[in-house]
Amino acid sequence: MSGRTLSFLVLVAAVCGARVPTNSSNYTFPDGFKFGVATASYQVEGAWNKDGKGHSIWDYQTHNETYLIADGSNGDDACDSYHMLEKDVALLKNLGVDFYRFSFSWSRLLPSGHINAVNNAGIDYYNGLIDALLREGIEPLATIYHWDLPQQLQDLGGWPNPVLADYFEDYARLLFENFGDRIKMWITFNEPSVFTNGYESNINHAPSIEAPGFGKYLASHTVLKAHAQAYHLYNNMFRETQKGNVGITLTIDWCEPKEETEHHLAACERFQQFEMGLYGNPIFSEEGDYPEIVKTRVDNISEAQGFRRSRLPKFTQDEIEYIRGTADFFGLNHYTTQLGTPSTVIDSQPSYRNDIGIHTEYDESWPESASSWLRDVPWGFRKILVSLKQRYGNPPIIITENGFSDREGHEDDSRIHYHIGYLTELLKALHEDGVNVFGYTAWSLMDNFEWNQGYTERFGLHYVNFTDPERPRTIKKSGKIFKEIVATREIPERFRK
Ligand code: GBE
Repeated sequence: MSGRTLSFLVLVAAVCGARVPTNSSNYTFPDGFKFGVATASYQVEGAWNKDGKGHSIWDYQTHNETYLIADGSNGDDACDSYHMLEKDVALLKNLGVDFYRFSFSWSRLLPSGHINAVNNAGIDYYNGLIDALLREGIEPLATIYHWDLPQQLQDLGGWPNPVLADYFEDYARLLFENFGDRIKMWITFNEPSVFTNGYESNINHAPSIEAPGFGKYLASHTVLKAHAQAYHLYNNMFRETQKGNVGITLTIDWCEPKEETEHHLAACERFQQFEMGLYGNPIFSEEGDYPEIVKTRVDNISEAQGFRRSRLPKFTQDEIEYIRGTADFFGLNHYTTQLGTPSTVIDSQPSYRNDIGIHTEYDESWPESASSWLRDVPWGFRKILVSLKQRYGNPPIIITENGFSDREGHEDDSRIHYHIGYLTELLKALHEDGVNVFGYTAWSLMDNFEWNQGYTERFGLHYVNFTDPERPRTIKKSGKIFKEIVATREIPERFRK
């Protein structure tokens, strides 16, 4: 861990240690707490085939499996950030944020995915973005992989193929070499629990491969190794000179037992251990490896299903040690809460969902967003933060995404309600529970291409007019309030309960 992260730790500890009984609605964000906003390459860049960029699995899916996209749209032009980086930086400057979280497009830098042919136009673009950010005093927080795998690597099988760990390491090295002098915060992967669903079923994510009960575990196995290889590479070759931090972003909903029974509690614990522990335990736990409960469940269910070996691959002891401890911080994406009820395992159906043994739903009283999976449940945020602290020994956490969707408009009061509620719970977790959170990122800087939902769901603090070729961006009401919070480091008094 670098001195920089350490000083956050000390600072947060000091603030928490010095807490005095006070009205919880008056808590403020400690000095040094950082605010930012996020995007991802495929969702904003556009220019899908410009200046030598190669094709990614999202180019493929949107062009060839259009029926999977709610409005049949694609990210060909998206927000056209490839041509408008100065405009984006001006929005960031106006918000007054401390950092900008963006992701690199692998196929823009390495059109075939392989290291033998670098696209210099891609290097130039990201140099331009990073330099423009630094010029305005905005720290870059870079995600190495936010889902847009080069199609040629998918043609080799994609993440279930273990060789991708090496190709990912090559790609990460290119980034460290070219940009590591200026980027001090790296996230290897965004939400492995989500994009590996692309090898489980064809409903959510590219490459939409149907291999239920197998593909997701195989993909996850490679991703964990790839993450660890990139971390060790940074440690061995770059940390001494570049002095940055490397972490990973995991996403997890809070699971609230629908009834207060032991079985409901156990079902929610399984949900947490499959959805987060599958990645969190190998990296952040003291013992490493997949969680016991995940191993036992998948091993036993596989056997009952008549397989000679478990559908969950095994790490060797060397691999367990190699992966354990490979993160300087925990990146958390958190959006919502689900109600959990245990469900019986069906032996005839190998599937990840079946392995968990849970049925989840939403409480109808929780305010809806434009996304079927997303409700405004602020108290779940505090619960998940406290559980992370307990599970993984209070690691330094940065919230790398939190946000709310609607369909139209600048008067986005439901988004304001969401962010105020979640930030208020975050303050309680900081001040009352001693959770070690050092930053918060709103998803998203602006409306963008929402994957299979196309442009039908908007998450931005800025409105983007997608019918205008100039893609004008205008600040929403929520953006103005976020700006006020960033400037004052507190929840505006008129929103306090
Ligand atoms: C993040 O994922 C992503 O990192 C970001 O790229 C994205 O724009 C943002 O969320 C907003 O979605 O069948 O309707 O239940 C659910 C958040 C799909 C976690 C949506 C996948 C939430 C995981 C599909 N979920 N996502 S269904």
